Amino acid sequence: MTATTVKTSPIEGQKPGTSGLRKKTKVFMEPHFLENFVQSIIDAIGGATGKTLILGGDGRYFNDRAAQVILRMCAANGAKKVIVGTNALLSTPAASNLIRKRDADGGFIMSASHNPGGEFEDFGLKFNGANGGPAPESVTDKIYNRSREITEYRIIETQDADLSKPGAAKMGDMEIEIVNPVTDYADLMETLFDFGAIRDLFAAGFSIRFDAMHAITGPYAREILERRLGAKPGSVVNGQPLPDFGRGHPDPNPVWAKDLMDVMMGPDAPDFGAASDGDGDRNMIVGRSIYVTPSDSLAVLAANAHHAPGYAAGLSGVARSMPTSRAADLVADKAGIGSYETPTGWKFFGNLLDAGRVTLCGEESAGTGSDHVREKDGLWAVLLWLNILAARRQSVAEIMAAHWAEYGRNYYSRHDYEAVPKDRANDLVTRMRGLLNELPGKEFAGLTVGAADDFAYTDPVDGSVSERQGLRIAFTDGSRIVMRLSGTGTEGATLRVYLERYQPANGELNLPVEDALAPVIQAAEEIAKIREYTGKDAPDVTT
Ligand code: G16
Repeated sequence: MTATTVKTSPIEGQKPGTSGLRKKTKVFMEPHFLENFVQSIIDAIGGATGKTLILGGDGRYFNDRAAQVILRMCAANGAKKVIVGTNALLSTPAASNLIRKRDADGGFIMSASHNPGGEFEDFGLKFNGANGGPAPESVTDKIYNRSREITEYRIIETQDADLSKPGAAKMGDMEIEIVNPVTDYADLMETLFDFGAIRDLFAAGFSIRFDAMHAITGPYAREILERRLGAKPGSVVNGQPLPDFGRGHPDPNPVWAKDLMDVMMGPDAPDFGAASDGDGDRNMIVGRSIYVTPSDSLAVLAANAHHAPGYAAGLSGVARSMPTSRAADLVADKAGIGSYETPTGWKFFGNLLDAGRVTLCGEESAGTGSDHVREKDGLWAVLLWLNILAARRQSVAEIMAAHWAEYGRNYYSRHDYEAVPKDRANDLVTRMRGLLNELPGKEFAGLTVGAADDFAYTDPVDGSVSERQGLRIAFTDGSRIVMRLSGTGTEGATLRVYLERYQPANGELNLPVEDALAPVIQAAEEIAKIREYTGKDAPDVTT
């Protein structure tokens, strides 16, 4: 078994986005595409010689084939060992945990997250470093630069490794350790949460519906919720991971997890509903007849985390991505702990977590997590909610009402305009950038602009600067519009418009969200001329 050096040349479009490289599966399957990108990663991290790496993915179409290619390339590049989940499966948070637990040098995660999967849908690959977190921009820039000058890659020609059950194998001189993808992760959860209290809650008749959306969390949720915590069998639905996610869109929000929403808003709703995405790092939380926005969920978790043993000592600080509502800041202010505003992308939380400045992080895009790993973590968020419900013995609706009565309410919604022609979307953003200086003092839909800028972030730990991270328009009454182009789509451009309006604790706390946000929505249209630029009368997805 000898390593072959294959001549290649750069392939366009290998610039990692918000979270790794995402493309149509067919593009990843084109000759040399995957190989060029994997070699670029290996070169960017200073080679694989002697390294121990983790490998796994969300099980989408091409996961199995890509895993064999990555193994053969790691072997050819001199890696000492690759630890891989059975059938090359690992949720993103489980992969992050394994990297940390096994002191690995990093890991490859095969996923396009919440994007649909299948031969004609999306595939993705990202690299996480030794802290378990997504490679920072300094590394993703190196990967991209390498992909533009690559001339060869190394690969071993050999049989596929049998990854169907836990055990050990060899590929050339490289060891392969095949591990159960669930066990280490489930064990970690037991150290953070009061499993006894949650078991008592279920034993007392508390009901849950967890929708795994035919993605990776099915086996994790069955093991943790049903087996270890005693939730009724069948509480986990759509629990069988499928290569095309059952033709669904594994994005846990009210639009794509509509089945769950319908059940939770119906007469026979269980006490608690939750869903997770393709690779298990996102979450959606729903109570009986009440949907909890990700921004509110972060705030509630921050205010109540002390109920869980892993966070009983309190939080060092809380971070949120810039477009996430400012509800969590209010909790941090009251608790007298640090709060941070970072660009969109979990990678920006890594330094804050490593430096111990924050314990909890969250994003409007349904991601919440803590310093237990370096990724957002869907099931972790569900378990923290369950721990809080077990401790407070109140319903989700009661917890939300009490939270707003204490802190006020940040009404919030995100409007997505998908598959917009790239030039039209870029024109909208360019025009807006040109307008920013003129906006302060002007009035739109009865709201006066207080400040407007293009968000730039200076990392307080390493001083690195990330510019052009989203347009912010803040109104004098505390309302806010944020606009940016998604960095995870694979078709045209997706314009995201984030809308927020604050009501203090003595204000109107129970308005329908669209009513509360109506003036902010109108102002966004007046300022950005969204209809004209996108050619769409309404957003494609509203969450
Ligand atoms: C990724 C990132 C998140 C980000 C989200 C949306 O999530 O890890 O930090 O908030 O994309 O990004 P964008 O608005 O650029 O599409 P995931 O779950 O897709 O890996």
